[in-house]
Amino acid sequence: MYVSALPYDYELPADLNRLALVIIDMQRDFLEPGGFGDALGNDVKRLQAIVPTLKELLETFRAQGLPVFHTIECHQPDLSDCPPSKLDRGKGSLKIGDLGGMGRILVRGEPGNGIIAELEPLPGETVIHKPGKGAFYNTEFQTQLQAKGITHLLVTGVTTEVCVQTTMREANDRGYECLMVEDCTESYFPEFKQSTLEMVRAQGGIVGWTAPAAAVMAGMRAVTA
Ligand code: C5J
Repeated sequence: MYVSALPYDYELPADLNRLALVIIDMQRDFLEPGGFGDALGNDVKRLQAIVPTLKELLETFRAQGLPVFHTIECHQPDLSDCPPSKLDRGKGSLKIGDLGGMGRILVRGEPGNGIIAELEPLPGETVIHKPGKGAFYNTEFQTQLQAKGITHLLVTGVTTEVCVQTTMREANDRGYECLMVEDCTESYFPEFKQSTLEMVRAQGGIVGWTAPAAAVMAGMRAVTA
């Protein structure tokens, strides 16, 4: 069965257990005032538009018991996993590790570092804590995917051109068949989102496919019909 996608239809695995929903960094630090995104001068509210659609896709996976992975961009409290280049970058009012309105910025376990309430992981859903932009760097993500026999990834979350795109490129290089869900990813910069979608699917799908959530869910229904 296929999802109607760009640059051409995306073939779903016959066994949907090989398809994982990957939700990148839907954290308060990026979506709410007082976090990392805000400290860098962004309008964080524009990321919230994708939450209802992403929740619907998440509920579709949950209803069928299919694999779901959440990621959280974070650092250890002593910042030992944060390179100086990342720590110093941005020149915002607050840096990683500083005390903001939701605890220490981008530090693991702080209130602002958690996933937003609407998309809170359920027990059994894997949460990958990642120090980089890509979900594969310095994490157990690939081991976990291999352990579950996953071959296909639906990539969602924020921000499109940073952690979402980086993760999709890392996954593509590792042989995963990746589709970025167009209305389940967002950027602080609309033009960057649009460019990312176009560059992912350019040249015959050089990094993978893109499609809206409705097309993905229709394809999944056809597999189970
Ligand atoms: C950023 C992310 N934008 N999750 N992180 O710094 O995209």
